[in-house]
Amino acid sequence: MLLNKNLTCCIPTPRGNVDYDPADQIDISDLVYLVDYMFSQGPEPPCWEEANVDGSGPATPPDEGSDDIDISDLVHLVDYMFNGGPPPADCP
Ligand SMILES: [Ca+2]
Repeated sequence: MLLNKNLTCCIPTPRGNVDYDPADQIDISDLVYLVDYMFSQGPEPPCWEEANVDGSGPATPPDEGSDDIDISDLVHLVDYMFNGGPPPADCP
């Protein structure tokens, strides 16, 4: 899969397509991808901004100095998918 850390990879709004499937679907596979990355040393999200679900801070990969993909992004995605919570933040 294309590993695209470019911050313009987010297509189009909103974020949440963590697995970066071409159809831009937000579904259970995105949740699984995020959980796998955060807790099971799974692969990095192909597009960092898509995985920065809550849109907090400048999303940059850990090897570039910060990591704004955290538990709040996972909570936001779960809340959206299962509890009628707000949709993921718009792409920058
Ligand atoms: Ca997806």
